[in-house]
Amino acid sequence: MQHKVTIPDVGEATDVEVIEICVAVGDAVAINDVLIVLESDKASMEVPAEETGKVLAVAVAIGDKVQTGSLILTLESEHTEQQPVDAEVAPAPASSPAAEVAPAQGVAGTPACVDAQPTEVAPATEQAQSLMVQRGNQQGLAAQSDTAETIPYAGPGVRRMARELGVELAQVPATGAHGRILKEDVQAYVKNNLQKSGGMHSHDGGGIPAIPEVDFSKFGPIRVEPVGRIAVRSMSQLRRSWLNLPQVTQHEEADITELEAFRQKQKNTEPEGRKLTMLPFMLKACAATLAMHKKLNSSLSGDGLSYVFKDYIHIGIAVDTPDGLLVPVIRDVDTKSIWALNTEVQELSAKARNRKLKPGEMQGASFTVSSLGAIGGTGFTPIVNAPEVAILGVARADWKPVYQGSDFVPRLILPLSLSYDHRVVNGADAGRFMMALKQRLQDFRLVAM
Ligand code: CAO
Repeated sequence: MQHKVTIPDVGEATDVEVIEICVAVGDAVAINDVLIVLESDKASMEVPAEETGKVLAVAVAIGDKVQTGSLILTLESEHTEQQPVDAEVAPAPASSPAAEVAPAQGVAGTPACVDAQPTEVAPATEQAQSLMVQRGNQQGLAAQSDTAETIPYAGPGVRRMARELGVELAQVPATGAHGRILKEDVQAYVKNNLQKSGGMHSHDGGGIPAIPEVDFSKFGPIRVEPVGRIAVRSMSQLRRSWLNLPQVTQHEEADITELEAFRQKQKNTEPEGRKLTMLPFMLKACAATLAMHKKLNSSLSGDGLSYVFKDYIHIGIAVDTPDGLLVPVIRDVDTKSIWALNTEVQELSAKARNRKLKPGEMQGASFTVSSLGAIGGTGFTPIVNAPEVAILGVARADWKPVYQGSDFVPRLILPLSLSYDHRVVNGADAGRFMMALKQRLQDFRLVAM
């Protein structure tokens, strides 16, 4: 029986790009075989087969923009109960050139993913761009497209690695069986290019002085590991923000003795095991303060001539994951209760750590909070997550002696650091924001005012 396979729930995102097609017409697929790989501006997602069958037609092409429900392919299924071929599905992307693609090369029964050219995918890093530029210039090679005839033979892991490093697989000499490109081939190719060019850091990045490449193995044993996809993405975003925004960081301290006592009391009224951290209180206090200090909840238009004020308060929370930094977004923080925010923090951070976040769950933030409080530190300077204009860094609260009247009394002091885009936010704006935030944390009743 024929079945239409569609894009699973990717939230509200409508610009999710097809970056790899891992099957071709005629391929036999088993449950959990990866069919295609999608990528939004912050995450990638593999779409696996949910049933066994044979691919009859592929409805997407690399570079297509898809959304929940878009048709991916038609499968001759071994089962008979699932969605029939004439069921309602969102139409295939308009840019899809054909209903099927030529079979990808691969070992029998192991389809090789066809991926987009690095020039088509947002380049992973400026270093990667550098590699591509060097190759084009030094070897006189024009960018080639991965047509069916020139599809390099490599597995998904190698393709992913190549994409992260910005390497065109067609240029990599293969040493594997039957011309298969191995991870080692990609590493050797990158190393070779680095040596030829004097190092990836030699790319001047638009006039920025280069950091010389160092052969660390001269000084002792080393181990080289590829940077993961999430880390590559955040590197690129951090560098972009750092280079484009004149950033200033302002520090403040809030006395959260009463708030902490309240939190502990609330925690204790809950069934055993229910967690309630300081972060939901921080988010709520930030939302109340942003509502009054709207510049910190704005963005600068692309031409730099207008402020875009947002009537919503969506706050991103920086989450530390084994794969790197991810920033899921909690929407309409101003309208939610502390308990609701607490649940969302727990759920989104768990999803981030399990790589289960959907692209839509990482979009639309108007402000970000980066809390390192559970880890430690007395303060740090977070980098603004452009095009947002401000980010709050929260360090570890500590008991300090505070002079009150005639005595020092122990108070729980929370260090706060606000980094902001100085083109949009002045020191006075930031100072007022921080004072208002501090007041709300010191007397949480103000949040309700
Ligand atoms: N001061 C003192 N203790 C704090 C604190 C602070 N500022 N913030 C949190 N804690 C406490 C919590 O209250 C909790 O203690 P209890 O069990 O006694 O209540 C404990 O630390 C553990 O907190 P948590 O980390 O599990 O939860 P959280 O809500 O504070 O933070 C999250 C959630 C997702 C933000 C966090 O886990 C995380 O990933 N932080 C790292 C963010 C990061 O990497 N930022 C840097 C980005 S730039 O590189």
